[in-house]
Amino acid sequence: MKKIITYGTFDLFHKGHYNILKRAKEYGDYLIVGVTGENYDIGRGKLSVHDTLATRIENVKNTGLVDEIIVEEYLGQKIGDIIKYDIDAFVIGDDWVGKFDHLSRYCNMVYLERTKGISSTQLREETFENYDIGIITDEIDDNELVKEAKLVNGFQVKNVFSDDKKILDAFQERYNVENEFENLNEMIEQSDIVYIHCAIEKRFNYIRKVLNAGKHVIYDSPATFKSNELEELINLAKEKNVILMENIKMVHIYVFNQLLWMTQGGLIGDILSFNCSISKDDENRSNLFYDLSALTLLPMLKIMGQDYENADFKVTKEGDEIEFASMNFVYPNGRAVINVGNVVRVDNQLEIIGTKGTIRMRGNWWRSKNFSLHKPGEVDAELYNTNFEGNGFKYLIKAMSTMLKNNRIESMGVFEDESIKIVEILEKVKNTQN
Ligand code: C2G
Repeated sequence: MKKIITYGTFDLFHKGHYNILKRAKEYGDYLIVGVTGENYDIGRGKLSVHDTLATRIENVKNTGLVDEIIVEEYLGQKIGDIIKYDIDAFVIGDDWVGKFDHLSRYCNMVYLERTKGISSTQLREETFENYDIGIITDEIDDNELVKEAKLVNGFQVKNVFSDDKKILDAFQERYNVENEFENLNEMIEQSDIVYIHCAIEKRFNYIRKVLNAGKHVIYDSPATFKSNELEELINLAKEKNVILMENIKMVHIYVFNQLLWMTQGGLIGDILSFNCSISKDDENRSNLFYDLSALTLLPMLKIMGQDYENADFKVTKEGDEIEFASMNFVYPNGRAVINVGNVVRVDNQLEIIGTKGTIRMRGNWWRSKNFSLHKPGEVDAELYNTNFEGNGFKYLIKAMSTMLKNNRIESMGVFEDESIKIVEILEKVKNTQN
């Protein structure tokens, strides 16, 4: 019996998929199909897959051509499958020509002609809603949004506004954004989602304006220094039934959710200490103190909770700008220490000590791909990791895409009370004297 194997995502199952399965089956007697698992696709940067794994499997099964279906879960699995299932030939479309030649040591490698004029990408573009993103910016850097948004099905940055014409022109040229606007209202009108990427002092008014126009918002955090203003924005978003999304990407990154699961689920015991430091990773940007602080306060609130008994801040200021701050929070059973260097540089790291283990993230932990878990009495640390390129913005957009699909406006990444608490703390830090 000649055994054949082929793989694919088979999203929005179409004629091209049917054809390749049919020809693969004709090539032998027994056909095994590996359907890509969701994490595997996310890991290889395919964020736009629409159908669930169960639906994709069902569609492959319904062709009646397939003898066995397996799930492809990780890079490098194919070799193990060929050996395990005693495969004679590996069949795949010729869009992959040359890419799998190394498999010919294990079985016959067959590339079949792809069906012309149809693809999942094209179907997704035709079938699903498109969201045009506009950016309000006061700097030439886009925080990688333009590139990252493209990776999520249906999303693209189309519009840009800046009240500084020089920045507007430079931004438009640098990122090749379709439309630049000198009139803010027009830009908002043309956009479905607006990303607010400017100095904190201006954020509140911009956000309010966009929400009032009934458009979804992504904003650099914190939105304001006043918790009553943030509450006003949250209520306005609800009234207008639109999403108000805080740009803290960490909560949408896989490895961070593993860390939360471990700490919140008691897997490292009771948490005794939360220690974290951060400095800006981009020398050219100034006055990032509050943005950096928001990034550190969120994991603290998620892991240690909001019921600290006492908070104490030490700040070093130059004029109005905070150069360095150390924030200490005393909890009933533990302590959190957060060091933020704005001008002063500190080593980026995060350490959480529990009664049953310590978790460490080194380097730029807020966009980290890994952490280590050190258990008492064990020499080797356990490593948890997941790979991705970029700064993680695509995962935030993907989360937004899911919310839009489910008609849900409240984010489960950063909860409302967490956002408010962050602003309350920052307001106090801002008013702390040297
Ligand atoms: N295909 C085709 N004609 C099309 C579209 C797709 O012949 N018009 C084939 C592809 O060449 C592939 C299979 O259908 O052999 C599944 O395609 P996708 O769902 O796009 O999966 P892909 O991302 O190519 O997965 O491990 C995953 C595999 O390496 C390939």
